Amino acid sequence: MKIIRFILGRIILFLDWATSPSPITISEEERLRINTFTSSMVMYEFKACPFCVRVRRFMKRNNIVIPTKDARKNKDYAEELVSGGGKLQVPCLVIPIEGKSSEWLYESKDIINFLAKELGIKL
Ligand SMILES: N[C@@H](CCC(=O)N[C@@H](CS)C(=O)NCC(=O)O)C(=O)O
Repeated sequence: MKIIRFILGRIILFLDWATSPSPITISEEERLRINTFTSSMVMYEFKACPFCVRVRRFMKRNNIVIPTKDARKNKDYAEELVSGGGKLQVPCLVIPIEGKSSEWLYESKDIINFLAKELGIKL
């Protein structure tokens, strides 16, 4: 099972690399706006998870830079994810909310919809 998952993971990473989307052209002002919005966010992921790939591709296409934490490779990250978000499932976007505890947003579709809505990106 582990070997099949490993091979599938390599295939996913290869296809992602081979068909990687180009970022759309935006102004420096727009880049600054996006970076300011995402500045304190972080995304938990597994490198070869297809749902994480989907979110990373959306981010790359739209010039969204969010640091990632690989919860498969790093046990501490996996523990952070479970204690913060409640379950070991990726992708999970951590959204800091002023004066409150952070929101831990699961589900690739919900993450993409959230970023698209907040940044005014048409899907
Ligand atoms: N519907 C979810 C599916 C996410 C999902 O199944 N992620 C898998 C990795 S591909 C996961 O976190 N599995 C937990 C584990 O392997 O421990 C989404 O679209 O984000």
